[in-house]
Amino acid sequence: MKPDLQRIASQFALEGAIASIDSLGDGFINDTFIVRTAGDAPDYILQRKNRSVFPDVPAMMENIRKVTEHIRRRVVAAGGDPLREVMTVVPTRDGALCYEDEKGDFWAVTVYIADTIAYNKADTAELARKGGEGIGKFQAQLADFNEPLAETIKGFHNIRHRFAQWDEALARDAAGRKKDLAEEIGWIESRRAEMLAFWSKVEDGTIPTHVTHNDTKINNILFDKQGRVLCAIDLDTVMNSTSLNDFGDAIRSYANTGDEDDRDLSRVSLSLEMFAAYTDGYLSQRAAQLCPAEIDHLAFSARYITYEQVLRFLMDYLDGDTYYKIKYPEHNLVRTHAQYKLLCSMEEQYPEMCRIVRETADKYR
Ligand code: GN1
Ligand code: MG
Repeated sequence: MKPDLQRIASQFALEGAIASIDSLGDGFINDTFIVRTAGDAPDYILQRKNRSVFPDVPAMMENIRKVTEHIRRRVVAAGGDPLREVMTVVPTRDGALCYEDEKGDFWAVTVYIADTIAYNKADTAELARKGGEGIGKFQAQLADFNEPLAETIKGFHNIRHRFAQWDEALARDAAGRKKDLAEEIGWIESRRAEMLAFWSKVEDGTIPTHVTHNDTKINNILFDKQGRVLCAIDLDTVMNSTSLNDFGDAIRSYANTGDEDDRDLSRVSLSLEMFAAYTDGYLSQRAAQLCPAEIDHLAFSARYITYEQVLRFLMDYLDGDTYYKIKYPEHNLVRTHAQYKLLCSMEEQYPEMCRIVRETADKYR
């Protein structure tokens, strides 16, 4: 049975009468709707949070509240627009940050920021530069944030934890697909040691942790119509991790010449032009705050997160497609191949990526 969206939306403290509710966007995890209201009242984003992905939605919404309130103070102090340069969580009429329906699904509402654009692809270096500036600014706004945050998804970008899940998925072989995936499994296994070596530097504190976004693909940044970055959206995964992961995850999307799920692998590669542009925007905001170990591992973080994404798509395929929404039966395998092609392209161009990071960091320090 379809959820009664009208009734669910009216649990929240919305201004104005609800005029319409429609589906929005193509996130892989949550279900998203736009609630349009009559008259001058703002419109709203209503989301059903995916409860099999997020075990504790109230704790997640509490994270989002803390982080957005912090950013709002920073925006106001800088003379910015607190209604457009940060997301605003709208509570229920009872003052809760989310609403649980009778099926046990959790819903949350934020203010819809009008006259904005969310891109699915970076077509120009200028856009990649702005995107880098956006995440750099987001991290800089949170550099002095020191409240505790819940871990909304355990070990999200922790490859040691991902390997534990991976080993279980292989042993389970829930969908009976393992026998056809020897080559793909080899891609993961042959890089296990180098990925763990990187992560052990986070575990031993060589690479510090901060509050980070953790899902920085391009459509999670809102731009205004003049092409300026307004704010980061989709804050479900804000929690402690390394700043590097936000950089790497963004490169995975901004600098891919093809699509994340491209069937035509000849279209997929790392664009050094986009990489350089994103790096320039990012470091223009962050170079002064990052430590040498972070700068030294920035280029590697793109390989790390892309590798992790190959593992996650392949693991979901092995599991029988239980995590990511898919549009056709082989979708997770197609995603795996496309992300692996991107990873290989990064590996080939890695010396150049490192050079670009070094030169850009020098420019801003
Ligand atoms: C998911 O929710 P969305 O579509 O922005 C996923 C990311 C993946 C991404 C792959 C909570 O992001 O980690 O990198 O898909 N989010 C979660 O495109 O798992
Ligand atoms: Mg998203």
